[in-house]
Amino acid sequence: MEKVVIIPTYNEKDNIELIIDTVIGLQQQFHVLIIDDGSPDGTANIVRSLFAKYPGQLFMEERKGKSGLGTAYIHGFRWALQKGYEFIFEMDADFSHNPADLQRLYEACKSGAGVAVGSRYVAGGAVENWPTNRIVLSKGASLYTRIITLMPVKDPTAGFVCYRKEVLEAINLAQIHFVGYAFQIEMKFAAWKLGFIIKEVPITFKDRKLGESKMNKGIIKEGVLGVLKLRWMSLFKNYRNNVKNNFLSGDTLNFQQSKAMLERK
Ligand SMILES: Nc1nc2c(ncn2[C@@H]2O[C@H](COP(=O)(O)OP(=O)(O)OP(=O)(O)O)[C@@H](O)[C@H]2O)c(=O)[nH]1
Ligand SMILES: [Mg+2]
Repeated sequence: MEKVVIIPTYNEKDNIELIIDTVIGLQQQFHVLIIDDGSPDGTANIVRSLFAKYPGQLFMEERKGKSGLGTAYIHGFRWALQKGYEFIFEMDADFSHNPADLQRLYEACKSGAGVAVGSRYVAGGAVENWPTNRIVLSKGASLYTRIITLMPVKDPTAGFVCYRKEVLEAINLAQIHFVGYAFQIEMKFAAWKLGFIIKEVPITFKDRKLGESKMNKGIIKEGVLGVLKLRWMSLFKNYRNNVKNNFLSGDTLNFQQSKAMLERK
């Protein structure tokens, strides 16, 4: 099996069953890995009740308490690499990301990109039903990130992403420290610094209809300071060497040598 969609969850009882049914019901075959952080609303119990319906397709890793999106994804990446998946996706549980777009992200990676980003801010991308303050915050964060880091990605905080396994393997995941939006920026930054192609695929992002947002001030602060820290580290601390994984598999070495790599930056 080559594709797995990692969905981190915290109190997603209203969305979880439908999102799993929808992803597994897609024409293309995707496996689903839920990373649940001990959701008090019983999200994990709902997932468990679906195991019998989707044997060998639905998996869950449970962590004790809410430890943030970033560490949930790192946990999922390690799990997926260990199982040998080729294409590893990030997606929210709240239907902000349309599962039908998974296929387009997959195609972008299949045709040479190391990372495919579901992007709200390229031509053809859009945001629906978000309050103006969230749009201003998100667009402001994107612009700020681009100005500070010079990374050529229009939607650096996007959380709808497909990574080729070679990219995740090339990154020393122990060196990724941020947990919120800054985590999303940091992953793209690391991939870019390691020379992988990042392709943005236009998507329409919709505000969640059910359940509550976990967005908070701490996440915004981490983003503002985190971007400065990334830039600082890349200027003075040899960021690329620190974030590079020195123990690579043959597949990853081959991919890095292939045409899909950009000229070394
Ligand atoms: N495992 C885990 N999942 C989390 C955590 N925080 C958020 N999530 C999940 O990560 C995804 C994104 O979180 P959201 O609350 O939708 O955050 P957001 O999309 O930035 O904010 P909204 O647009 O307001 O929904 C959802 O599937 C959440 O359930 C966490 O600490 N641990
Ligand atoms: Mg959301």
